[in-house]
Amino acid sequence: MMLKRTGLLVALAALPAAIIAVTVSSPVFAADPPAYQIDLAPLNDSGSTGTALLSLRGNALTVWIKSEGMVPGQPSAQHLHGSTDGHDFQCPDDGDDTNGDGVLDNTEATVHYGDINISLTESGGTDAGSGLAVDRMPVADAQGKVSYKRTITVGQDVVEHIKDLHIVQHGIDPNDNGKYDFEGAGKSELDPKLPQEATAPTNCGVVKGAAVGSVPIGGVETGGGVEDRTSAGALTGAAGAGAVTAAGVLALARRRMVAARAVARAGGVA
Ligand SMILES: [Cu+2]
Repeated sequence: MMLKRTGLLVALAALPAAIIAVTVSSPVFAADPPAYQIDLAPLNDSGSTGTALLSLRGNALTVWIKSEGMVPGQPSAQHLHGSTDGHDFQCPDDGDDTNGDGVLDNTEATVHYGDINISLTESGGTDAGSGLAVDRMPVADAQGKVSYKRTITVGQDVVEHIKDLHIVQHGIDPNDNGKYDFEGAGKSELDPKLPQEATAPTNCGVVKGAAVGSVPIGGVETGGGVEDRTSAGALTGAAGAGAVTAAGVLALARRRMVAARAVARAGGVA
C-alpha cells in the first residue's frame, strides 16, 4: 500500500517535467496554440453545464467534453455548430424561442448557433448527416453526466476557423420524468418520430476568447483581450502535452466551477 502510494507520488512529481519537455520540444505548439476551452451554459432552463476542450494537432482535432445535468440514461446528440466561412454565429438564449411555445427548439436555435459542422458521435461518421444518430451518441450516466473524448480528422477550413465553432449538446426533460417522451414537449420539428425532448438543445458554449480573433461586436475592451490570451496560454502549456494533461485541465475547470458555485452559495446565505 505504502509502496504503491510512493510510486504514484513519484509519477506525479515527474509529470510537470514531462509536460515542459513536450511543450518546449514541440515548435508546432509553441507557434500555434493547440487547445481551446469551451464552457457549456444551459439552454431551455435545463441547468446543464459542462466544460469542453478542443485540441488541434495538425488536422487531428481532439474533443473532450465533460457535462452534467443531462437526462440520465439517455443519449445526448452533440455537435460542433457554426461556420468555417467567416460567419460569426453565437449561442442563443431562451428568449430566442421565436414561436413562443416555451421550448427553444433546434430550428430556432440554428439561426444563432449555425448548422451542424461536425457530429460528435462516439463511432462512425462525424458528418452533419450523423447529427441525429442517437445510437452513436454518448449516453448520460445515472447522475446525468456525460464524458466524451474523440479524435477526428478535420478539413483545413475547420483548423483555420476552429474559434468560430461551438459545442451544442441536445436533450431536455421539461416534464422531469427521467426520459425523452412526447408528453414533455411534443414531436421534434426535425423528425416527428423523435420527441422534441431528444433534439432540443440543453447547453451551448463558444470557444473562450473567440471574439478576439473573430468579428468584433461592439467595443471590445482591451483588458478583455489580454485576459483571453492569458487563459489561452495557460491551456496551451497544459493541454498541448496530450490527453493526460488536457484531462487535468478539465478536472481543474470543474473544480473551479464547483468552487465558484460554493462561493455563490455562501454569498447568497451571507
Ligand atoms: Cu447540435
